Amino acid sequence: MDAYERITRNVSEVVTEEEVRALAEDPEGRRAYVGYEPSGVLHIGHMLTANKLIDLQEAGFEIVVLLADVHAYLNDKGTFEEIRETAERMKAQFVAYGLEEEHTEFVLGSEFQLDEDYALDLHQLELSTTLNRAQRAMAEIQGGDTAKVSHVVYPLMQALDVEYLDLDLAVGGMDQRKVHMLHREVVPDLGYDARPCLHTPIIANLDDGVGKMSSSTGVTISMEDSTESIEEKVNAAYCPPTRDPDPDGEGNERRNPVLEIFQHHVFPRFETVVVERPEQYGGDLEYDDYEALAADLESGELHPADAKGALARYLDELVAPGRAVLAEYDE
Ligand code: IYR
Repeated sequence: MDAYERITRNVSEVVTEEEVRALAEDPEGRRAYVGYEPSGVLHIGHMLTANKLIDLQEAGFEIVVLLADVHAYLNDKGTFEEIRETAERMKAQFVAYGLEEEHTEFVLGSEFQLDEDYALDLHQLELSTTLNRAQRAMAEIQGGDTAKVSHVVYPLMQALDVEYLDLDLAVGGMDQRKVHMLHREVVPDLGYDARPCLHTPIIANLDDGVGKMSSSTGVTISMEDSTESIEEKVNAAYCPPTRDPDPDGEGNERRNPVLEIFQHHVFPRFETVVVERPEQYGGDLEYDDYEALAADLESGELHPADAKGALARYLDELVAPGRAVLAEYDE
């Protein structure tokens, strides 16, 4: 796999291809980041962008993880003290998950976002951005029903972070794309270069294959799940025996979350995937790539129940180190 392929595999959007190709020609020492609002424990949504960071690390990038404490505060996620404590725990979980500490810088937003230069740049953006534009950028991120002034400051700060952290590439889920587009539009007015972005897909809900899997709605998997609860959730997951549950184009919005998790969480982290099966049902199956597994599910060679058993095992392996870290905090 060449560098560009590794950098862009499994992403939903590359902005722009030309800019990312230029980075892929010489990735050594380039800086890429994801920002996370510290809140709760690491769940499968965090793990998905972290997988992309691990790809980038393997391609030679230095990684910056922004623990966006000020952003979490602006989005009403708790007191500063609570948010910082959560940030500490998240950092330990990310390291346990596989971000190599020697190549990963963990930064709290408050370390630079309260500086005078940053504040003055922010005010300049406040002056040149309409409320409408900022609110549109926040539509998929904002918590709570009522928009607050904090919600329009938030995306402008995110637009500035890329410059202040001296980054070459911004990474986020598709829910971040409008903020990244705002970044690309507004920072040139401050005399800064707009940076390229990668957007990862949002996995469908485990229980019904609809919409987005997050910690607040639907069933998710997190570092808090025991082996048994992972098995239970995965066994109850929606898993039609097909990649495309809407072959007739009748508008069925449900997708196959079991296959999506194999594609985005399991294959990127394990070279081969073994589905264990009793001899009487044909014995174990071994897959080197996602396509082969998806094709077998579709043809009926692989039964959804066997696929789920394997998925639960691999997810448990991915979650186990973070779970151990959390147990230490609770002691
Ligand atoms: N908006 C993100 C958090 C965040 C991301 C980046 I990239 C920043 O520079 C700042 C904050 C979220 O929704 O979690």
